[in-house]
Parts: sequence; structure tokens; C-alpha cells
Amino acid sequence: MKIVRVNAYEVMDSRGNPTLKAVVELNDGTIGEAIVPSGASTGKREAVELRDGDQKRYGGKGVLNACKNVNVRIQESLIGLCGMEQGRIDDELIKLDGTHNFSNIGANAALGVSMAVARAAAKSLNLPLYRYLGGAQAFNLPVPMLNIINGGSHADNTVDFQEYMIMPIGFDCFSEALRASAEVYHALKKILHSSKHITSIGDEGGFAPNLANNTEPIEMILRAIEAAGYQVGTDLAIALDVASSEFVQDDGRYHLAGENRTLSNEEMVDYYAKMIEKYPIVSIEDGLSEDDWEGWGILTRRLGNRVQLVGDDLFVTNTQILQEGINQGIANAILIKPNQIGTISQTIEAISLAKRHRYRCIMSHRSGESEDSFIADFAVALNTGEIKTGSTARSERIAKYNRLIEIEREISRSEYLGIKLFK
Ligand code: 2PG
Ligand code: MG
Repeated sequence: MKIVRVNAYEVMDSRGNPTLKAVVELNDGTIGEAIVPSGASTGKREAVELRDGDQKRYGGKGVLNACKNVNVRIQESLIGLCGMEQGRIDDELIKLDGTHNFSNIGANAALGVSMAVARAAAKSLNLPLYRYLGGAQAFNLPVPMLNIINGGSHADNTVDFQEYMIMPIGFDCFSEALRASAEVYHALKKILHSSKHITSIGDEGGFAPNLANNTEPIEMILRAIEAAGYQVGTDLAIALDVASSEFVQDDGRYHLAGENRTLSNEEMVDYYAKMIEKYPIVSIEDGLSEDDWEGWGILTRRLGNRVQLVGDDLFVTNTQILQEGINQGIANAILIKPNQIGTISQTIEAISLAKRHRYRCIMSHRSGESEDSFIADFAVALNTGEIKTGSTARSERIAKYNRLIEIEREISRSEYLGIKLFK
């Protein structure tokens, strides 16, 4: 299973920006391919996505240099290695780059190759990707977080919080959970339409109406859950990605532009405490900014035993930063985005560190995505229990859900955790 070819070329992501597609060929003729996603509300300490900066092409967003790094330097260093040695290959990528954040060869170059290697190896062994990466333990279908109202930097509306998600927890299998979620999505569309709100959608397929404050989206979603014939809180619960690093000011206060007020970190915590009192919210992501570790301490001490507190920009899928968080007792869950760290092996390390310390893991897409459904298999393989991959609209989101439906049909003793996730 020797690597004989490693290539990359530019393709397009769901926002019409260029991204990197990697192709790895093994000596038995097997080919593995992968397309790299891209974020908009990125964490400061994420691995570096290499962009050309040539304003004459794609407004500077081209990835020809990252592709060249794959075609020349990465190919040279990986030719002849065994495609099954994921750890060794990822180490080579890290060594070749020589920095702590892939700022040399580009995390897009590294991740594309890392994913394509895993795909090629799985294919060569005639195994589905989830089985290759997860072995016999890969049988849990994750509970999805579906982002049905978009705000913040993912939409051009007045809503400050980035993502209002539903989590279908009261169902026995993934496909039924997804059906209910789609029904809620359609019910929401009708409600928005009848109350004269726009029903155009944001980057992750959720609606992007202009609403009066940051709790109105929740009210709308609760109405939609009921209108679709489901029980609020028991069938479907709410999860938020506040993405507060996007609206924290230099003085550390949080500016809620849509509500025309500015809050301290303690006031933000009060705000969340009231929200979870009133609404069936089971998860809050990036409730405070990536630099506000003091605030995160307050948040975790006050709400950590009542709600899932997810670090995304905070931890950036980085084991060192997660370890700091564990030491300080900050958050109780981590969002897992392979392109924040750069390779499959490093992503797996972050998941296992989190699990050892009983932090929950949520496999996640980026707001800029493609038809690549790698994270669906990855979530099942690593038993993350949860996946965040957008609304029930836009094919780049649906690709992941459809892949999970396929996986559920393939695994004879599959289990959908549902409500057990939070018990
Ligand atoms: C997030 C993500 C994905 P982005 O903040 O969690 O929903 O957004 O990819 O823009 O960072
Ligand atoms: Mg986030």
C-alpha cells in the first residue's frame, strides 16, 4: 500500500471561494480524494489556511501555493510511505512544515493530504471510512445540531448570535431524528413567511431573518417545533453558537448590536443563566470570547453542571490549549474541526484527550464547505456522539446527513444516543 502520487488542485467551496482538493494514489491503483473546508468566524489560534493573496485571482483567496506545496514538497516527502501509516504520514507533514501551526505549507495543504491518505487506505482495504478509522467500536450515530437560524458573521441580518440550532434528542434512530428536524425547518419557514420575515438562507442553510433581539429566534423555533407536532425540550432541544469572539470589543465587553447594548462577561453569564431558565437550551458554544478565560471560568462554574459549554474558537481543536482549559476547569465540551489543527492524527488526539477528561466532543463542519462528507464517517468512527453540520438545506450540508443515513443503514447494530447523550 505504498503512496505513489500526491497531488492537489483548486476547486470551489460552498461560498464560491477556491479551496484545495487533494488526490493520493497508492501502488495498487487505489485513489483517495478529499476537499478541505474553510471557516469565516475563525479562532485566532487556528492552524493557518494558506491563501495566495494575489488580488488578481479570486480577490486574493486563491490556493495555488498550497496546491504547489502538495504537488512538490509534500509529494516528495510522502512517496514510498505506506498509506496505512496515518500517524507517520501526519508526522511527516508536521516535520516538513516545521512550525506549530502549519504556517509554512498551509493547514489546507496538510489536511487535504491527511484526509485523502485515510480515504485511499480505507478504499484499498475495501472498508468504509468509518470502519477503517473506528474499527468495531464505530456504531454510534451522532446527534446532529442543525443550524436553522443563522446570524452573526454567517448572515447579513440583525441577529448577533451566529447559530440557533435544534438537537433532535427524543428519537430512536438518526434518520427519524433528521426527518423531524427537516419538518421543523419547514414549519419555521411557514412561520417566518406568515409573519412577513424574509426566508432567504445564510451560509449554513438556516434562515436569516431580521429579528428584534437574540431571543426571538428561539421563540420562533419553539413555535416551529410545536407546529411540526413535536414536544419542545423532549423531542427537540435548542443549542446555540454565540460565536462571541466576533462581537467582543477591545475593552473585553460584549457588544450586542442587534439589542443596542454592551455587557460585561458577568452580565453575559447572567444573560445565559436567564435564557436556560426560560428555554430548553442544552448547549452553548463560544458563549464568551477566546481571550476571556476569566469569563469562561465564571461561566463554567455557574452553568457547567446544567448545560453543555462548548469551546470552539476557545480550543481550536488543539490539545495544548484544551489541556490548559482542562487544568483551569473551563468549558465541558469541545468542537472538533480538523482544519483548525491540520491533520487527522492531531484531530484524533484532541478527541481522545477530551474523552479522557469527560469533555464532550462535537464533530463540526465549517461555514465554507463542499460535497466532501469525511466528517460524517469521522464522527461515527471516533464516537463523538454529536455532529454539527448545518441545516436541512444546501447540498454541502445534506452531503453529511445523507452519508449518515447511509452509514446507519450499513451498520447492523447501530445506536443513536438521543437523550442518553445528556444523561
Ligand atoms: C463555527 C463554524 C461552523 P466557521 O463557528 O462553529 O458553524 O463557523 O466555520 O465560520 O468558523
Ligand atoms: Mg463556533
